[in-house]
Amino acid sequence: MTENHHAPKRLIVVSNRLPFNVKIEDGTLQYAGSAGGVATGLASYLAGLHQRANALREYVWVGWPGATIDAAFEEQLKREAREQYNSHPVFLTDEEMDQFYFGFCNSTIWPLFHYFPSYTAYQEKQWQQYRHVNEVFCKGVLEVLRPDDLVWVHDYHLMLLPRLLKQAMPSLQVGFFLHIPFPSFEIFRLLPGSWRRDILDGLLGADLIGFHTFDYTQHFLQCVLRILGLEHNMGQILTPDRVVKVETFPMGIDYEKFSTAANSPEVKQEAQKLRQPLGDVKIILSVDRLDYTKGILNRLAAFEILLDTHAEYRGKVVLVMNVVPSRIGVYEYDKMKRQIEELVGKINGRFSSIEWTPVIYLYRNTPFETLVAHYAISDVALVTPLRDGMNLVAKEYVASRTEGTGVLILSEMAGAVKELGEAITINPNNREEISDAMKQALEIPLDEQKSRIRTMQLRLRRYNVNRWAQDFTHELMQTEQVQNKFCAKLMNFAAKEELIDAYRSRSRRILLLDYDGTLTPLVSHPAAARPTQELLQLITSLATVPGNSVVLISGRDKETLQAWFGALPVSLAAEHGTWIRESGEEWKMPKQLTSDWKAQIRAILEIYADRLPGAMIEEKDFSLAWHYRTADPEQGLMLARELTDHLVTFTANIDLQVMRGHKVIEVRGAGVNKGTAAQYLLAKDQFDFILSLGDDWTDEDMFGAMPEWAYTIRVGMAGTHARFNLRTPRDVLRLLETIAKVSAEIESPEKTLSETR
Ligand code: GDG
Repeated sequence: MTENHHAPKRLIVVSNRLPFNVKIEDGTLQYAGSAGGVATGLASYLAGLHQRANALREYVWVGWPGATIDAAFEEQLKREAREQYNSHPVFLTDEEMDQFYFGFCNSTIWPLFHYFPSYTAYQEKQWQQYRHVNEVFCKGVLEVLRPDDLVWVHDYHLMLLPRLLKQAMPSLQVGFFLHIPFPSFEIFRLLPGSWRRDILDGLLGADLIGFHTFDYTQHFLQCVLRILGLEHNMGQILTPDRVVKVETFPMGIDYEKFSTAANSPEVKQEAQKLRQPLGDVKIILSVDRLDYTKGILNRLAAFEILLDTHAEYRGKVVLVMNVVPSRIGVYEYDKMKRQIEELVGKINGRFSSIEWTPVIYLYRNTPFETLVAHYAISDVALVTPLRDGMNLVAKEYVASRTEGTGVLILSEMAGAVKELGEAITINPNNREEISDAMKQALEIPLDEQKSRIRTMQLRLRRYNVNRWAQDFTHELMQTEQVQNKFCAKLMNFAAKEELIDAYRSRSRRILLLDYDGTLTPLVSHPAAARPTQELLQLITSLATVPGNSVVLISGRDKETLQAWFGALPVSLAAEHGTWIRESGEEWKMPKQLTSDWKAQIRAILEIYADRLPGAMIEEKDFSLAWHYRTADPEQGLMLARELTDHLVTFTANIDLQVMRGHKVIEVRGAGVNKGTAAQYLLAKDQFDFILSLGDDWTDEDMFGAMPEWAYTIRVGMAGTHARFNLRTPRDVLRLLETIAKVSAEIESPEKTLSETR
């Protein structure tokens, strides 16, 4: 299906920073453009939005305007931001900004997600402020939001926002993109338990979550599995109420902007101006924000090694190092700035001559044209981050090389390396290797330079920033259809009314209810799922209505069912129907089964239980179950697959069935299941109303055995043979409570319907 099938929507972009900076000077608001890869890239996509044949036409950008704004100016800023920048400012106090931005964002998340655990601070106060500021952003978004808008949240500052937005407006479509790496589980788990759960849960409020590389996507899925216990299927996570898609979208650049600029007379002139005073030297360039993740010190050290070990390059090569001021006042950054300056001083002191300075160090913000001129005059770009989500500088250099020459040296720790295989890749911790790479780069013949650069250019031109943003927003709009597919069977108000009407007008009613996952949420230890007093009362009240039969139909053993529900006037089916106890009668077996196979199967299950800490074997009269709910989720999943395979092969010629449920594998006699049990009980009377509720695939046997007109309902958003889905056990209880109230009304008809619902 193409985008044109969608009605035009408005895109709400949310990021920490707005695309402009504002300050109050001489009593007036002054605006300036804001640099930064995220803002620049998105701005160029948004600027072209209205021209494209796209389902998205308009946008509003929500974010912080770059300064604390005096209350007296707020209204004016709101108006001007709307009129001039399509933007809506979120106001934060100095204290909030300090604890949120410098605190949690840049002293906790930034270092940790870039694999600098020793730089990471863990301060409760900052975490609380992070939560608070995410709420402030939520309010800001709600101020401009219309119900059919599409929201796209950006980056690590706002990881709790998707959930907050979803809570405020459940039907809203929300996307999230992370611009920095998502670390592996071993790093992510260093966050305190409630923080890491809240962050994952916050992100899962989105319908689509995007990362730059496949690795980050896998890391995220792994953390969701290990920390929240949610599995995924090809990147689709089935949460209790929704499907969340997780995908890789490598961010591109505005390719044309750089290639056009590089060819423009202004930039060419600027390039000449920069190049001339340097004389006949080769230029190696680096451009980055001052940040410990960028590997600036290693790069300098490597350059020193080059000059040390290859005297022939002295006087022949210059390192032009652009460093953009960033996070001034933060201890690590100030310290690093001093170290860089010392090392630059040392190298220049050791090697300079009257006519040659080896390192030209520029600590400032460079205007765009000058930046492109730098790209254009440099023979080599040296990009050496220790970790980098993507790194756009590497891509911009390639795009600016319109003559096709130039060499890119790129760290294998940058996301960009996945797309730029023709670069010379280096390990940024290995200074000798960087130095060797510089030597290699300075000597690569022109035709090889061209063939490498051209290949990369073709790729970057195609997958540019517009493509990236279009792919993401397109995919986000598609998630509505995925949700709809899953929601098509979701029991709506009308279906519920119809069910209640049918219930009221019939007189021979049977309710077949699964227990775990249907009447009560799944818990990690089966014994902890004991029914509450309220639930027992609810079941009793349903079972004592004249004309009602209630059956609890479960995979549990008969001892447990007897202990929990034995005193209730209900029928019980245990071990998926192996045992049945009709109301007021004794337990019996509708079909004779044997258990002489158990010793052999148990031996197999034990091998697998020994291999997996946390796994346990449950023995029932005519079945054996291997549970792995409390085991390591990934290892558990792997061994469960292996075990299923083993068992299926082993039982091929035996009258046994192997069944996989929620974190359990069960083996039992063939020919008995919840379907046969349900049929047995249905045959007891001429029922004219059937309600059948279950949550996993063992309940599908039951749904399959029902007449078409029965009300079959599967709990959870999975594909099913049942006629309807309900999201959670809580929804089931609500339905059963409504039925109980209607029953009371049937028994004492003077009550009106409206009072009972
Ligand atoms: C984050 C992630 C990811 C730099 N100096 C000047 C200047 N810039 C522009 C560059 C480039 C951008 O800033 C820097 O982008 P990077 O990607 O290199 O790095 P971060 O700022 O750390 O960005 C990163 C990115 O988000 C996007 O997802 O790639 O991994 O850390 O566009 O050109 N621009 C101007 N003057 C400068 O002095 N005009």
